Amino acid sequence: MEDVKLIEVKEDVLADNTQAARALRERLRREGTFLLNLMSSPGAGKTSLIERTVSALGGELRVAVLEADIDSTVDTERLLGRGIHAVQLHTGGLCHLDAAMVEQGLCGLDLAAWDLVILENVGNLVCPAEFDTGAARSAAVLSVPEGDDKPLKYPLMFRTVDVVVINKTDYLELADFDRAAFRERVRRLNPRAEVLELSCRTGDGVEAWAGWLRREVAALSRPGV
Ligand SMILES: Nc1nc2c(ncn2[C@@H]2O[C@H](COP(=O)(O)OP(=O)(O)OP(=O)(O)O)[C@@H](O)[C@H]2O)c(=O)[nH]1
Ligand SMILES: [Mg+2]
Ligand SMILES: [Zn+2]
Repeated sequence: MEDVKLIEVKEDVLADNTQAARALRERLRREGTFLLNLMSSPGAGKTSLIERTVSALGGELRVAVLEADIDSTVDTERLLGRGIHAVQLHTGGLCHLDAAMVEQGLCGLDLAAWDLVILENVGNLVCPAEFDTGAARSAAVLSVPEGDDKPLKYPLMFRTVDVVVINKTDYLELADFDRAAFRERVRRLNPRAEVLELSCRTGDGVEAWAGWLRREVAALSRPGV
């Protein structure tokens, strides 16, 4: 197994994050690397979805992972153990990432070597949504046991993303999760967001998610887009 590479990332409180994010997004587009920002509350299944995504796309796209955690290397070790290239960003207690921090983390990757970089943001449904990371696309993962009311309680997260993934659908028969109500709540906040349902446990729905990602990567890498 590869050794864990740990990068300390620090917030630049004086920087204009919106401008830094715009510049980073443009640089990544020129370099041909698609950055996906994956957000959710702790335990919704971000790392599991990364594992599934790499299995689904690994043959077609060269995928690397930036793992952000307040204070652990558990997820990075888990991914490295599965042969997935991952770099640990250590946020030193900070519960979100901004564009400057992502840029510091990307220094740990040779961008020319990767078509898709997945950023696993800090597990938190609140402030990660407040900061543009410079990613081409953002996704929110919501797991069935968390409940269908989360768009009502954390609207910014659902308003800012391009796609919402309902994970742990294998729990649907045990839970009182109302999929139609959840979809309607997301639609009211963000009519253009796609809502996909899957289970990282069973693999159901993973192919549709991989298809969405494949299409987004292809659309962005077409010249002139
Ligand atoms: N039943 C079921 N369990 C799942 C599914 N996806 C993930 N899990 C489990 O949920 C737990 C948390 O999954 P992770 O992938 O570590 O979640 P995470 O969002 O990366 O968590 P943090 O990094 O701590 O924020 C693990 O025990 C997974 O095995 C699923 O689709 N169904
Ligand atoms: Mg994780
Ligand atoms: Zn925060």
